[in-house]
Amino acid sequence: MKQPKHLHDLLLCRDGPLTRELLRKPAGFGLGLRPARLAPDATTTSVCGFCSTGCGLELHLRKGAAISLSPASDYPVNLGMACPKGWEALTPLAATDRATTPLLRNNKGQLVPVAWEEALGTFVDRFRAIQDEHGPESVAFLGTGQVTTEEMAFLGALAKFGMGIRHGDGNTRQCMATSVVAYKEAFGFDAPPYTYADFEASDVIVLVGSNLCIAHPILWERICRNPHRPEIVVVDPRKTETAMSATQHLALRPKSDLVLFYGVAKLLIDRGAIDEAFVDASTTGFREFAAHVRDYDIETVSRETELSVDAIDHLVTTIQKGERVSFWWTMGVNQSHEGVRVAQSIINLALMTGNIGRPGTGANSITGQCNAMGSRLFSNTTSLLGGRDFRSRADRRHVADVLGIDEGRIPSQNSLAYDQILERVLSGKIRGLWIIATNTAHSWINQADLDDTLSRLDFVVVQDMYASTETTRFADLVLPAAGWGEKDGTFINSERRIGLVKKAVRAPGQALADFHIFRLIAEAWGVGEMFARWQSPEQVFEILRELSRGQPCDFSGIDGYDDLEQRRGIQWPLPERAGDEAGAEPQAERRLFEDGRFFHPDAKAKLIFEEPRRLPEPVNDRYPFTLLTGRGASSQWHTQTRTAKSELLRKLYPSEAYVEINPADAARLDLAPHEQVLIETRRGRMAARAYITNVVRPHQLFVPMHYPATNQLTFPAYDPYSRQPAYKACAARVRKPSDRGV
Ligand SMILES: Nc1nc2c(c(=O)[nH]1)N[C@H]1C(S)=C(S)[C@@H](COP(=O)(O)OP(=O)(O)OC[C@H]3O[C@@H](n4cnc5c(=O)[nH]c(N)nc54)[C@H](O)[C@@H]3O)O[C@H]1N2
Ligand SMILES: Nc1nc2c(c(=O)[nH]1)N[C@H]1C(S)=C(S)[C@@H](COP(=O)(O)OP(=O)(O)OC[C@H]3O[C@@H](n4cnc5c(=O)[nH]c(N)nc54)[C@H](O)[C@@H]3O)O[C@H]1N2
Ligand code: SF4
Ligand SMILES: [Mo]
Repeated sequence: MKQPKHLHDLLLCRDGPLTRELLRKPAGFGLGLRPARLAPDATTTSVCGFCSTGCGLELHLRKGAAISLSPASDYPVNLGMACPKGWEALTPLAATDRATTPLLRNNKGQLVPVAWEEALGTFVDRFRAIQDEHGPESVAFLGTGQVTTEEMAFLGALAKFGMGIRHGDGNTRQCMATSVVAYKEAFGFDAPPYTYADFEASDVIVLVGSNLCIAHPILWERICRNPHRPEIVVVDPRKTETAMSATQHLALRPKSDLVLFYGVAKLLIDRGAIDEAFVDASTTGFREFAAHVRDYDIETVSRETELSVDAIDHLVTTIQKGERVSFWWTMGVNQSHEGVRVAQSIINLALMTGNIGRPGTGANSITGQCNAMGSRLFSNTTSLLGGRDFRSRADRRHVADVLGIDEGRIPSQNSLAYDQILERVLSGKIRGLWIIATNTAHSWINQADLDDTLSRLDFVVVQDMYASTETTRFADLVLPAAGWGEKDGTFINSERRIGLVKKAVRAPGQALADFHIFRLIAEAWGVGEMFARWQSPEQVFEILRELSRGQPCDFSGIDGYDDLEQRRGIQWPLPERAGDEAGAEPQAERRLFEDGRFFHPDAKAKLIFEEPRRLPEPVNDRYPFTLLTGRGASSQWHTQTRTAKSELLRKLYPSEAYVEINPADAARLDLAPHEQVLIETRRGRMAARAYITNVVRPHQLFVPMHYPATNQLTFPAYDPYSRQPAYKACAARVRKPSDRGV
């Protein structure tokens, strides 16, 4: 048999062992459009591939390729709106640094183009050799919340059931792990309860560590549509764009949220603002919680949080008077050394005041990446496919049955978390790493060590749209991936809405959809048979639908991609309905817990609490500033591999790294506006322009996460339950480059 040398040959070589199966399926390798669905000059709706809001975008096709887009006016999420990233979503696809062929590092240390066949052969040979010598646990993967659910499930199943990999985690750990654990413990399942209509129905909206104006601009627009003149409370150390637009801003001392919410709980109890009927019928642990918060008197809380007694009192009164109070949180809560307990302290407030399961209420974690919710349920990392438990024999058996695989192939233990995987790399136990759609060498918290860590690996595969990311510097092999807009599948947004993502542009060169890369790897690894049913994204969606059956996230009632198309996305749960119900149209907007029943065996929610922990790296005389990090502008996305490719988006944020610093500190340090400064922590330093502003309080700094040097500064601390990194507070100092260190 002739060995295929190029993708073209690979495609034509119908007898090739890798391609025989793949060629049977109509979607091909991601070359060309889905012929049956899209007419050459059609307009079609696809869910945006940046944030978890999940806006519907109309892609306008000419001659079979999208030439422009506009926000979908009839999509229930964005109602005709989009933020700058959404408008510019097609631009990064055309960037010149796209990975267009596989690249293999040669013995001179250069990445050189190779054919897919060689890339796949090397992938298998190298990872196999490592596993043969050091055991199956010596290879791990790091995945993402930014590919389709079908792709995540494929990766998780292929790696764990097919390749014997035991440890795989993803960038969702950096982002949502805290909410996952908080919900699982409190509700019995990882289940954000809300629907976006709740933003418009509340009379009180409490946003904790959440800068919607920048990070979820269309959700902020939904708040602006609220006709009830809601009280908008922002709890954030910084006076963010969102805080400026709020009716109350509580600029608390960083990481004092737990004390604040325990204090609020105590005052609500003291003032009799408890929904006793709900607490009795639907919760456990209230009495213990009430005893726990007894010591959090308002003066102590005021001292610890640096908030005035009046401000705290006003918040309590607002919650007490509110008829429909919704609580929302994002990274200001999750990225903390005690994030799980903070999230649960918010959940406790919603539960004890009966603000859950009704319109305009809820304890609502807003997700981050376009498909963070998909990865939480189906990436096979922290939970077994469908939100199940690797440690449960019954769960393993069920999944094995649905997939038609041997139960013994499913690990009976959970994966190590991201930081633990890297620790094992450092100690030489993990020697091969496969990184998919995440830019670890920029976004991980501990860059000071990471260089050394990643350099120790025997073999690193990076699967990305671009060959130029910080992480590809460490790659031995780069697999070129198609991006959003170049492939089919589904995303699940923050309100649990499953929506369609569509291929409307041809991926450049030999780049392939991650889905097809996984299919090729399955074949090359010799486990193609195990994935015989995983032929196309839509077929995998059918498998996932089956896997969801009977779980809280049951969406067995969704009748395939066409159903998602027609109904403009569908929220889970939607179980298959029988009899009279089968034909009835499900409600378009659905929230969880309307019947007051939760997912624990006793159907009750748990109030969980604990003593606050010490800040991992408090300030001192040498490092007197608290350094905060987060999103900088609505036009910047994470490590900027995509957004920096758009000239328009680049115009919307400062071109150089900057640090927000309070005028009082700037005066003390004799800094002029935009002066170049050095920010230093015990781990590293970063050059930035001084942006002198009251957004941050004295002795605080804020640096956007979008610059590669930011995570040279951050301190590697983790929440002990979620192992989510605490990106948002460490000790730092500032100086002029000309000054000697303090
Ligand atoms: N434009 C844009 N939008 C995005 C993203 C992006 O990169 N760019 N990323 C997406 C992703 S993946 C995510 S996870 C979300 C993140 O969305 P957000 O969480 O809203 O964004 P951040 O800026 O990371 O953090 C929010 C706020 O937390 C505050 N904070 C810091 N410490 C504390 C604290 O101790 N207590 C409280 N209460 N607040 C604190 C910070 O001051 C900051 O204003 O955004 C999503 N949307
Ligand atoms: N200091 C600090 N650090 C932080 C944070 C913070 O607030 N402060 N926030 C954290 C959070 S919440 C998050 S979510 C992380 C995000 O961190 P990352 O996940 O590292 O950030 P991205 O830039 O989104 O990286 C996604 C990568 O996938 C590639 N890609 C995009 N689409 C595809 C695709 O379809 N297929 C493939 N194969 N590749 C694709 C992109 O080119 C890019 O290289 O950062 C974390 N880091
Ligand atoms: S708000 Fe999020 S989902 Fe909507 S257009 Fe902007 S980036 Fe895309
Ligand atoms: Mo995130």
